[in-house]
Amino acid sequence: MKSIVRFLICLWLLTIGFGVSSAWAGNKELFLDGNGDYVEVIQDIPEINFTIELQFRTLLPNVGIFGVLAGPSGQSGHDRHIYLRDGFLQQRVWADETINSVNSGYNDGLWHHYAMVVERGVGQKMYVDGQIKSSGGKDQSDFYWQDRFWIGFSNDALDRFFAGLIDEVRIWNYARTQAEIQATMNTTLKGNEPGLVGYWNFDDGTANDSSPYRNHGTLQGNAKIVPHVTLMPPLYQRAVALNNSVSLSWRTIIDPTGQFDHYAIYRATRPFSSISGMTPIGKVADINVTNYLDNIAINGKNTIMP
Ligand SMILES: [Ca+2]
Ligand SMILES: [Ca+2]
Ligand SMILES: [Ca+2]
Repeated sequence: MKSIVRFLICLWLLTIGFGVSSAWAGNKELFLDGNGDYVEVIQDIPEINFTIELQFRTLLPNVGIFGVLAGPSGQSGHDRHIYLRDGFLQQRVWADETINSVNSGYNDGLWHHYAMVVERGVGQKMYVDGQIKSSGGKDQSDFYWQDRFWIGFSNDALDRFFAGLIDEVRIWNYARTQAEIQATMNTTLKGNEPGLVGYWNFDDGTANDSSPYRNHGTLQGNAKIVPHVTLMPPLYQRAVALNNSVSLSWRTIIDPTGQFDHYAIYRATRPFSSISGMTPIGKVADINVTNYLDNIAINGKNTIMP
């Protein structure tokens, strides 16, 4: 009998999308891996007239993005949900109306700006990338005993924890207009704008609140804050060759003038926290390329077939 060497060919998809937002120097963003990560903010936010804004970027179609809670994980109630369902965006105001974006595909790995607006006598509205996508008649939340909110989590989502990047989270104590939303959706804020009651931009490497209210968030799980110019950490490390796990990592290479040069890609046969001394297995030269496909990774062990 012949021995047959079997290899499992592993494919990875690394996504490195960039949007028009987040272009300012020193920008940092919140990275959540979809497994128990979120930012908790202990704050009582408005029920009646308010706006919740944030930016997100994900590849997954059914993740939670935002929710207000009473008690950890919403054990005493939850509301004001923002999440993806089959690539559509949905928001819910209790009790009890859910509205749904007219388009899907918001898990495209690009940055999207989101605004939930609730206004007494008017109802609720959903703006995506500055355009109104849905509205409903529910004009206030009845969930007044809320004591916290979680960034990167929604009880309403099929996958409650977010996987990807979130930035520029803002809570306002009034219903912002479309013109106001558009005017600031691609910029940072000062933090002292009238009506702003919470602002988390992660640019100082923390989840601190830059508004005068100083309701600092705490990173939970292994949530981390990453510089803007990086590869999006790989979300699909499903590659397993027989009994061996395979991981990818990367590094942003900066040229002598301080500009982006390329991304270097590294591969290892076990999870690794450092790329020190390793040789890259590939590179991405274009900062705007959205995918890196490793289709020559061969990492198997020999198996004797009968
Ligand atoms: Ca995690
Ligand atoms: Ca409240
Ligand atoms: Ca930021």
